[in-house]
Amino acid sequence: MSHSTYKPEWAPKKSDDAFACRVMTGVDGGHDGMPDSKTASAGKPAPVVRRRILSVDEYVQGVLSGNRMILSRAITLIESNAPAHFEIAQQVLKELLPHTGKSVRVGITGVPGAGKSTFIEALGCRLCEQGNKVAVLAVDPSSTVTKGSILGDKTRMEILAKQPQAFIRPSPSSGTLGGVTRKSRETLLLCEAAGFDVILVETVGVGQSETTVRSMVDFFLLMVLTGAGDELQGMKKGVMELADAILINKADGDNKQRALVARADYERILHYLRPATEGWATHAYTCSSLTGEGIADIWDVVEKFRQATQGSGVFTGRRRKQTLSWVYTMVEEHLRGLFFQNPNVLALKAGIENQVVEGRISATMAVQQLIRAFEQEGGHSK
Ligand SMILES: Nc1nc2c(ncn2[C@@H]2O[C@H](COP(=O)(O)OP(=O)(O)O)[C@@H](O)[C@H]2O)c(=O)[nH]1
Ligand SMILES: [Mg+2]
Repeated sequence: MSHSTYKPEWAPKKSDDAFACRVMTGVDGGHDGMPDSKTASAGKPAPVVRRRILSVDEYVQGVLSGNRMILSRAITLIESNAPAHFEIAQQVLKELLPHTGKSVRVGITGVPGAGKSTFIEALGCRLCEQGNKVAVLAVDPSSTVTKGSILGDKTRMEILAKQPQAFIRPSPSSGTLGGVTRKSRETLLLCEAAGFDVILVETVGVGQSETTVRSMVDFFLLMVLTGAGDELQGMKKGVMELADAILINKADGDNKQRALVARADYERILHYLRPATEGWATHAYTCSSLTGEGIADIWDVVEKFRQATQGSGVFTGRRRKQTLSWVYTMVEEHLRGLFFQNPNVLALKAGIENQVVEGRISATMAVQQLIRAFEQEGGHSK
């Protein structure tokens, strides 16, 4: 074996040096094109090396064997907006689907600064120690605007990122909310096929990210803080109704007593809310990601939830509903796109809008005219 490359473990046993897939070992310097690099290429920009697209089978075998580099590349493929990549990505996904579904999917939401990333790091490390394989995904529909996504968090998950059994992936960026949702859901499936048995999904953006993440996980955890005074009143009831547990974080030091009081307050409110999951009572808990207190207990809650809902069939039922509603969400998004890009619709839209706001035609009539325009010859590309 050459010392600059090595054969990945999933490569066919009989493959010789001509087998295309090899893993390069790292280089000391000069690979980044920076002037202070040590090697001969210093000062010159590094040549752009275009990586060959792997075959569907190479992706599939790589992911199934738990090869992290191939998993990352498969996710990049899923996230690509290029039509050619889309086809291959969907084929890879189809082959991997029978190997998905065996994890527990946990969503974690809460305002920025609540301590989600710190909690995920503490919990993730713990789960790894217990022999689990943990994948952490971030979902940020607003990343379409800010791009940067969970950059700040990456430093906070430093310890978890070093664990060989952990895999951390920032939010995809995309033109649409539907795009981020599809990419995140498919990434989750790839991680499952790669053998990750715990998937932790952090919501990063605000607003729509909560319902987006709720629609792709089994257990939904709402992380809250104390000490913000009237935060209970400000808390959206809607978000509390999505949660399978409410976790009051930073229950340490001076804050511990306040956290216990807050817990009682939340319990009182929960009493009047409809539970998010049939047959499961949502409760409030306290924890500190700093001291580790309460982290094991909250995971016990997740385990109990899994046992209860798997026993009652609610677990599987929810996943089926989630998949179907995902299908129709994508259909709706596609149809909406067709409608608003339709040349007939575009031609008449402004005029019809004027008439309806000036009260000359009814809203229903405006709809009829727009739909008729949409259904007319010349509007469809087919
Ligand atoms: N005292 C205390 N501070 C915490 C705890 N968890 C997180 N923090 C701090 O809260 C801040 C925000 O945490 P972060 O995990 O980035 O929050 P996120 O925006 O919800 O992901 C950081 O400065 C953390 O160090 C905790 O349990 N106790
Ligand atoms: Mg965070």
